[in-house]
Amino acid sequence: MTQAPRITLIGGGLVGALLARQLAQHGFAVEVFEKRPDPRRAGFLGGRSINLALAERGLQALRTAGLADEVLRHAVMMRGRMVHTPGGASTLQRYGVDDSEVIWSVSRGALNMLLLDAAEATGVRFHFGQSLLGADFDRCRIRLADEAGSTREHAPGLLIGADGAGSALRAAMNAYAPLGEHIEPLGHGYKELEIPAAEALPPALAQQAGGADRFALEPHALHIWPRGGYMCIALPNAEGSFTVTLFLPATGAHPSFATLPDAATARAFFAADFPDLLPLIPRFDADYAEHPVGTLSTLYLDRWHLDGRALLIGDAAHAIVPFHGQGMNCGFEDTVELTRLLAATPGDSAGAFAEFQRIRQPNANAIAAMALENYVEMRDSVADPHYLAKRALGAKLAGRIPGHYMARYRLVTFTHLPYAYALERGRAQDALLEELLRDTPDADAVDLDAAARLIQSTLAPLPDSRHG
Ligand code: FAD
Ligand code: E0Q
Repeated sequence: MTQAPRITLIGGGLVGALLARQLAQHGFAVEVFEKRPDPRRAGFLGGRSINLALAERGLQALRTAGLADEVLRHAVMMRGRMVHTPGGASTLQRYGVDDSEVIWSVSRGALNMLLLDAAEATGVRFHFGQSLLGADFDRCRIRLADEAGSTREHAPGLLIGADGAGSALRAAMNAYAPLGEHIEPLGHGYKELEIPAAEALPPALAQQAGGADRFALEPHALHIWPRGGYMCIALPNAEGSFTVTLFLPATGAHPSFATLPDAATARAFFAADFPDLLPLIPRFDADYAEHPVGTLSTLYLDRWHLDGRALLIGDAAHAIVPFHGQGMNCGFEDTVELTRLLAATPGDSAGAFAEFQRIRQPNANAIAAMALENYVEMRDSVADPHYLAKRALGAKLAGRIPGHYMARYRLVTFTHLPYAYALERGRAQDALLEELLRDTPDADAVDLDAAARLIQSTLAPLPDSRHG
């Protein structure tokens, strides 16, 4: 038997650390070079709490790595999205059929540190403060720089880039043999703000906003303030705070980040458009002034690998916009697939990399498209009557014919069926809902027996392994 090759990962972020853990569990010798200092020593992002939604695909990958229970101990359950209308009313739209279908708000920093600990405990060697500068693929060497700027060379063995949307390995591969890179900027940016735990707010305010325990708002929801061309969201943190994200056009007519250059203009905008949210953000001016505007793009590549020498994974291969909450989940799903393929044929990395791309690329493209669609849905449609009628009819059909109808959101969020299947199935189901609601705006007016017969005769049954 050939010895398992050495593997060098670039990037010890969420995907790099989870991949390193699994590869080491399969007997590979894994080294990781990470640009930033060790967050377990240096602290994460200056101590800011940024969170993400973890769903079934990501959870399944964590189960595979033996880490799901530990991650869930620090997570906050979210049952649905709480939609806050301009009038100040709020309604919960459940994500799933019941509490067996929920998602989880996790701290990015805490999750990253847990994954680093787990990978290290499995024998992975991390080198922090080491940033990839370039690669010489003919000589099989990479160049690294430490934080003081001194550079060195390293012989990587197999080289895998988990270095995120701005991947330096991707740039090096692309310079050696073009990858067919296409970056589609969204044109909208984002900024993070904080709602502190309720004890930091006037008591009357926290109660009136619907909070419980230490939370200023309902803890078990993803909060959304849709406003048409833009929106705010807030995800709960385990300590009782929420991280708010404002999504807004980067440039152009008001409101955009260009027309809100400072805290004073932004405060006036929030007072007019998010009057219920502004009082919950006591450090609004400092947050707005100090936190950068993030950019959002979708990344498409024709090729993810250079024969058997180098491969891109996670955001480095397929960065997407965040509006379905699936970027990390998709990257985590990648790690399971790649580990399986490399472990099956450790002597044939070219074959494993090609197969990885063949399986994952259509799914990455599908979630990229669905994430873009979900921005319009979130900022615009969640309060739209026709959208709500389709949602209501869909929910009835899911109850009546669960073997034939499952909302696309649920296929994406609560199953392991391929993203490409969810996209295709969602299109077919949506066409039928449109047909059923063509002559009535009201879901209650639709003949459910006839609707069920139409769907059962038009669509194949959902695959058996809906949850597996
Ligand atoms: P990253 O997390 O970016 O990690 C890359 C790592 O590589 C970093 O540690 C970086 O320091 C390191 N690195 C970079 N360059 C170099 C170099 N030259 N040398 C060495 N190391 C380097 N996903 C979800 O699933 N759910 C959500 O709710 C969600 N919300 C999001 C909200 C926002 C606003 C954004 C922007 C994204 C969101 N995502 C979400 C997506 C998620 O953040 C990414 O998909 C995920 O972080 C990708 O992980 P990664 O490890 O591939 O990349
Ligand atoms: C989720 C969970 C950043 C972000 C993360 C998310 C979601 C949204 C809107 C956003 C999608 C949804 N969603 O509620 O439909 O489900 O992760 Cl903006």
